[in-house]
Amino acid sequence: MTPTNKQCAGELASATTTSPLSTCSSATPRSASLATAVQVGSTADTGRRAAGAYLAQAIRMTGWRTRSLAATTPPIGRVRLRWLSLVLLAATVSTAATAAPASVGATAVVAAIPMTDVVAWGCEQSNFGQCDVPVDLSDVTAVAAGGYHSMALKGDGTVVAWGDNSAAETNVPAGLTGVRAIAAHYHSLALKGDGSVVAWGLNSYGQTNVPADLSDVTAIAAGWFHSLALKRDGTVIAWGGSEVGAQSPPAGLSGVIAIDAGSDHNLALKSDGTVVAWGFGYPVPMGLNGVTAIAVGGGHSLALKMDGTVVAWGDNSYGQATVPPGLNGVVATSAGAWHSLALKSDGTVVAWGSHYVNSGLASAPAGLRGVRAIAAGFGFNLALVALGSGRSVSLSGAGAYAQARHSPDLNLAGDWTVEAWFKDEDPSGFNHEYVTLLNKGDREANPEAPFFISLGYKRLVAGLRSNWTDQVVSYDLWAAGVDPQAWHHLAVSFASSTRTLTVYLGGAQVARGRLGSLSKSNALPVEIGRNGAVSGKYFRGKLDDVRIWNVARQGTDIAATYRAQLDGSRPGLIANWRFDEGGGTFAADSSGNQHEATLYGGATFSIDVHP
Ligand SMILES: [Ca+2]
Repeated sequence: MTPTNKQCAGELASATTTSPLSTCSSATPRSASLATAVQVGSTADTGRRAAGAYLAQAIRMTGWRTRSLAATTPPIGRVRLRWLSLVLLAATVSTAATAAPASVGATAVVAAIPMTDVVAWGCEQSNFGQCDVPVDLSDVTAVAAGGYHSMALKGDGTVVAWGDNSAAETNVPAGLTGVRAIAAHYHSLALKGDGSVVAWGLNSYGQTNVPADLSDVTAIAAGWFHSLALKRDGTVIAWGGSEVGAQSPPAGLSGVIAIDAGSDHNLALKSDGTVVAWGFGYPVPMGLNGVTAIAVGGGHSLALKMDGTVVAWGDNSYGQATVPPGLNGVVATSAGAWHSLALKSDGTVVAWGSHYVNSGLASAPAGLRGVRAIAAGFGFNLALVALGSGRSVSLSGAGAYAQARHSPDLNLAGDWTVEAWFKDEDPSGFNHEYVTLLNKGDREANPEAPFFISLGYKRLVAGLRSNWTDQVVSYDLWAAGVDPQAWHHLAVSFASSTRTLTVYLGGAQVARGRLGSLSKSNALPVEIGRNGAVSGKYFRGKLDDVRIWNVARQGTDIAATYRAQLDGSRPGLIANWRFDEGGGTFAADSSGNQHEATLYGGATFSIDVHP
């Protein structure tokens, strides 16, 4: 049932501009002891937060990024990498060294700014860890999706692999460098810059027995049980393979510019735009030409034509060879066992076909964009996403939130501005019960809150809480025709001398009012996505780039800076959670003030970010 406007709605009353709302916000003030019942984390959590804060400060001070560490450190595992980064930071930042407890390295320290470039999905029905992209992974230039494992090629020519290792397919050979291309199925292939090929993993049919005299290779492909190499002279070499001839390219095959391999069949793209197939598979459609790229799956094949359309043929038992009507603008394709992927020129991905029910294989994750490359595995997918696309924090509306511990500088008794990108994902749009986007404190349990933003009953409500009374300005989103399913940027500024509160949406002023009194603030955490432990009011949706300032920002300043991320500290910026981590449960404070937030209740980082 969809709620309608109400005068009182549990958390707030109908919020006419500037009206105090004492009669509706909390019928009975709670005892002070309840206010202390918020989750403040264990001693271990505190230690981890301290370490995270230390890292954030160290990185801010040096301008140093974990990215540079990753580029010079072999893939030795997440915990050790983080420990190493801590050691290096301690060695380079003497002023912060004393802040790092000696025991910190033994715990899983989350680096402050790492970002993964790789998005994985579709593992629900076939999960061997191949979708668990390493949190520290960065500087990725190519991805390969195998049977049950994943590989990433980094800009420094090294390879990272994760997922199933039952055939040692993720055991990247020690010292492997200079790689310029990778391929995977149940085994792994790496093409080095010198034209040689390295193979490891399942060798049931000799698929990792690279011919001793193989050289001058320009491209590689991994079939299910065999391997292909394209040589500079346009010929193709095959090895491994079961008994059906996948390992035997047609006699005289030449002029090849691209190859791909599937279960037992292969395709070669020739320089004249035609395609040659061999092995156990379906023949190439008559008259196919104008092809610029090819992809081979379990039993089906894809050809990308010069006009950006896709031709599919072969096994269509799960719709994998049925190209979505009207698909165009395609720049790359990839084929899994029973599904297909297409990358469009706008950076979005289209998927179709799947024998795994409800696996998500046949669609792209919500918000996936900025994609530069795709790879379809046996039953999962990888996408290489452009750096800078970032992440948001995704909240379920059922107990998920983020929280930063109390700090005196977050008690904004004077001027302040709070900002956030938000995307409401309640199915009723904005017309739901009140939920809280941001609040310092727990308004049902505590008489004071220096700032808060709530959303419900079609409107935004922002203000402060003073002596058990909410002082707010509201803005009717519904009446203004604001799209309830889109990302929006909200900023609220408060000038304490005049008690004037101004609301900005998308950088433009939409509401202003004078509040009745000031808040004495509190000693409670900052709650992101809920009102508090007692009050609840969990937001369902996504939040990004949450900022807290101790100044009343002007509209021109807000409009100029709300789209771009701020890089580091700024005058008046007290906290800034960008939620770009990509994994784990810690959100760095990029303001440099060490207000790291922790994700609780299943809150996750999402690739769905604001435009
Ligand atoms: Ca972000």
